[in-house]
Amino acid sequence: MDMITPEHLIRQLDIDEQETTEWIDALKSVLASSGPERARFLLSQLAATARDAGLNWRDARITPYVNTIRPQDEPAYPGGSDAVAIEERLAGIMRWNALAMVVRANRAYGELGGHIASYASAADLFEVGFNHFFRARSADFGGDLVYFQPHSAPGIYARAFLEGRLTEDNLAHYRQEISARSAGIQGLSSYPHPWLMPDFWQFPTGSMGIGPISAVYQARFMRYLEHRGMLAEQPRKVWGVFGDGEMDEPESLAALSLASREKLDNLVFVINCNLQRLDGPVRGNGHIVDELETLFGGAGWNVIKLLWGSDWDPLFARDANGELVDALNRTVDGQLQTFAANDGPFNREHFFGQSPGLKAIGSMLTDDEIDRLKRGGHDLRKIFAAYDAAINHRGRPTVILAQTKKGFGMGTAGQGKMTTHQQKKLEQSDLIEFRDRFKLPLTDEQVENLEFYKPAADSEEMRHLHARRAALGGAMPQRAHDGATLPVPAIESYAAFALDAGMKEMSTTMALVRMMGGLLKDAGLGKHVVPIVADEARTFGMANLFRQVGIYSAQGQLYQPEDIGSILYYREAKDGQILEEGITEAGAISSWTAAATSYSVHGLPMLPFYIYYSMFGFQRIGDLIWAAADQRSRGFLIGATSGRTTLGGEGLQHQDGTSHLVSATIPNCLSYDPAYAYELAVIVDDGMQRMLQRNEDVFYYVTVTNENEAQPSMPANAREGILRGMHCVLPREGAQVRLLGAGPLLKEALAAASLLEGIFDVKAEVWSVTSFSELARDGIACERAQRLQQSTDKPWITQQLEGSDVPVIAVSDYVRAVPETVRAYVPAPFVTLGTDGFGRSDTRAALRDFFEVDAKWITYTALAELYAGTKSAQEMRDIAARLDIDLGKVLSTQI
Ligand SMILES: Cc1ncc(C[n+]2csc(CCOP(=O)(O)OP(=O)(O)O)c2C)c(N)n1
Repeated sequence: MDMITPEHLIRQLDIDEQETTEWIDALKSVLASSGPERARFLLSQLAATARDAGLNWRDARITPYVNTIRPQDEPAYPGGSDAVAIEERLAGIMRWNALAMVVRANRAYGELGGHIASYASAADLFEVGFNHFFRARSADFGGDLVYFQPHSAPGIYARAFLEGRLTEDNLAHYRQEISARSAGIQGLSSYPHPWLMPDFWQFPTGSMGIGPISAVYQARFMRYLEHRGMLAEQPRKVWGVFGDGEMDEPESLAALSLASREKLDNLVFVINCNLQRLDGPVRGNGHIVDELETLFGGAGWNVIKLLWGSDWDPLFARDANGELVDALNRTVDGQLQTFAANDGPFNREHFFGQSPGLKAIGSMLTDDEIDRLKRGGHDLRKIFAAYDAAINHRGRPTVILAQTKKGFGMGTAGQGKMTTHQQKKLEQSDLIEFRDRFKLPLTDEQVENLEFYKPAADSEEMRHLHARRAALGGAMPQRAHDGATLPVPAIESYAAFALDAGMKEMSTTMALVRMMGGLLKDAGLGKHVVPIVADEARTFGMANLFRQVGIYSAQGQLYQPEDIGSILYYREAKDGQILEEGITEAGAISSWTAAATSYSVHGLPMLPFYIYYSMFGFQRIGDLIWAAADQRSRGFLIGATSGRTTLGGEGLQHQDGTSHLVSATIPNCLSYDPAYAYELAVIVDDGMQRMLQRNEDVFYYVTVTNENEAQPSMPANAREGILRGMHCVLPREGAQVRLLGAGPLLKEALAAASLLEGIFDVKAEVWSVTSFSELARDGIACERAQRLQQSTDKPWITQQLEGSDVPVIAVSDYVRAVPETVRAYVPAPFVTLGTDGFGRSDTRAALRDFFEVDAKWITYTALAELYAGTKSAQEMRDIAARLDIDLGKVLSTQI
C-alpha cells in the first residue's frame, strides 16, 4: 500500500494524466531498481533544473493528511498483541483514576479545578513512553528527561499510584497541598512543580511555552556537558510532550532552528494534536498539523505525522483513486472536531457520505466500528512505530505530530466538545459509559463513589507495569537531589583586588568579570562555571574570556576568525565554556536554568552566571525566571548596565528602574544592588557558599554597572551588613541626617554628605544599601515573629538606625517603590528618592538631575526634611539657588 501519493493532491489540476503517470512510474522504477539514495539524487537534479529554468518551484512542505510511516515499515510491537492488550487496559485504568481524582476533588470543593480532557487525549502517548521509551536515571545511565504537558498531571499521578509511588491519600489530596500537609500527607500539585513536589517533578511546565523552549536548551546543555567531557556521552533523550494550542506561544517555536542547527537528535517533541485548546479549535479553518509540519520541517526537524490508527489501514488500502486522502486533506480541523464529538451514524453520513467512493469505503465498517475508528495518537502500535523512528533518527531533532481526540472516551459528555477543557464534573451515566468504554471492572456503586482502581498485585496488568518500568531503570518522573557539593575557593583567591582595591578606578561590571575570570581558573570549581551571554559579551568587557575559555560550539570553529591575530580573538571550540547565545534572552535564560539545575538533573552541580542588560531580564523574560525559581535553580543572574540613570545615553527602552521591584517578589531569589567591588565579592562568596556548599535552593540577582568608580578597600566588619542589606560607609558622630545610598547612587549620597557639611554645616552619615529587598524581607519576618511569638528581635535596618530620630533619606537608581518597602522599619522620618518615569537619553549628570536623585537633590531633600516647618519658602528657594536646582522643573513622571 502506498499512502503518501502526491497524485491524490494534484489530480484535480492534471491536464495530462498519462504524462503524469509516466513520470511517476519512472521514479518508482528508479526507486525499485536503484534505491532511495538515487531517487533523492534525481529529484534534486530535477529541482535544480526547474530552478535554472526560472520555474520558481518549491516543495510545498506539506505532505497529505496521512501517516508518515507506512504500515509495512512499522516495527513489531514488543511483547506482541498481548502487550498491546495489557497496555490498553492499563491506559484505561490510568484514565479512570485521573478522571476520578479530578471529579472527586471538585465534588468536594467546586473551586479546585483540574483537567480531565487533556490527559484523556494524551494517555496513550504517555503510556507508550512509560512502557517502552522513557528510561530512568540509574547508577550507570543518566536517564531520559521528560517535559510533561502540564494539565495532563492527573494522569501522571494516576500512573504513580499504580506503581505504588503515591497512595490513595495522595490522590485524594489532588490540588490540596496545604490541607494535605496539615494531615501529614504529600498533596498533589496542580501542574508539574519541583518546588511543591521536590522528589517528583523535574520541570515546571504549567506556563505554556516554557516547556518547549526549556526542553530544547536542556538537550543542548546536555550536549555541552558531554562535549566538555563533564558528562559521559550516552544515548539519553529529552522528550517533550506538548499541546498543539501551546505551540502558538512564541517561546514554543523560538528555539526550533537552534535545535536543528545543533543537530540535537537527543530531542523528541510529541505534539498532542487534539485540535483543540481551551476555548475551541486550535485552527478550526485549517490544519494545525500541516502548519506545524511546515514550521518544524522548515526549521530542519525530522517530522513524523501520526494521524490515523491501524483500523484506517484497510480503508486506505481500498482508496485506489485517492478519494479518502482527498477528503482528509479537505476536512478542516473544526470539522474533524465535530466528527470526534459525534457518533458512528453521523460520521457515516457526513464524512463517508460525501461521495459514492467514500460511501463504499465506509460500507466496510459497522456504525460502531466507525465510531471507534482511532486517531493515530490513540493507537499503541502506531505510537510505538513513531517513537521508535524518532529515537533512531540521526542528525536532527524529531517532532511527532500525533492526532488525538480531546476528551477521548468521555463520550457525549466531553469528547470533542468545545467546552471539554473545563469539564470537571460528570453525570453518573457519563461515568458508566466511560467505565464501559474502557472495560473497567468497577460496579455501578464503585463508579458512583469514584473509587480509585488498582488491579491486584499479581494481575497481568500490574506485573507488566512493574516489569516494563524495571526494564527501563525505575520510576519516572523522579527528581534527584543527592547533595553533591563543589569546593568554593577562598575569596582572596579571585577577589583580592576588590577587597583591597585602594581607590583604584573600576566599574562593578569590570570587577565581576575579573572575579569570574579568577573563578574560571580555579582548579576545583573552574570547569563548573558557565558564563552565559546573549550577544553582549563585549559590552560587559568579557572579550578576554573568549580566548581564555572559548565559546562553546558543537562544530568547533570552521573558519579563521577575522581577528585571529589579536590576543582576544573570537574563539569557538567544541569544548568551549561560554554559552554565547546570540540575541535571545529567552534562550539564554533557558540555558541558565539548565545549568542552574544540573545539580539535580544530572547530579552535576554547575555555577552559571548569565550576564545581560538588566532591562531585558525580569521585564522581558520574567516568567522564565519564575519557572527557574520553581525548578530550584542555583546560580547568578547578573543585571548589567543596570539603573535608570547610570546607563546614560541609551534612553527609554534600555534604562532599568524596575527590575529590583520584580526580583524582590521571587521568594528564593536574593537581590543585591552593590555599589562597590568588595561588596560584590562578598555577595558572590556568600552565594557560592550557600548554593554550592550548603545546597540551598536559592539564586542571586545582582545588578552591576558600567560607571567607573574609585573603589575603596573593604572596611573591617562589613560582611554581615553587606549580606543583610546595609552597612555604614561614612559614620558621623552627632549626625543630623542619615543618607542611604544604593548601588551607583551611593556616590551621590556621599557627595551630598560633603555638600551638606561643606556648604550648610550639616553633619551627614552615609550608609550603603546593598539590598532593599533583603532588608524588607527581614523586616517582615521580624514583625511577624514579634506579633506571633512575642519575639523581641528587631529588623536589621531598625537595629542600624535606632538610637537617633534624625531624618533618613534613601536613594537608589530604581523607582521609589523599591526603598519604600522598608519604610515600616525605619525608626525616624523617612524620605525616598528614585527614578520613577520613563528613561531618557542624556548624560548621567543630566539624568540624575532630571530624576532628582543627584547629590544636589539629595542635599536639598535632606535640608527640606531637617528644616521642615522652620524655614520660610523664600529661605528654601535660596537653598535651591545655592545648589543650582530648579524647584519649578517638570517632574519626570509628568512628561
Ligand atoms: C502562558 C499561559 N497562558 C495560558 C494558560 C492557560 N491554559 C492552560 S491549558 C490551556 C489550553 C491548552 O491547549 P493545548 O495546548 O492545545 O492543550 P490541550 O489541553 O488541548 O491538550 C490554556 C490556554 C497557561 N497555562 N499558560
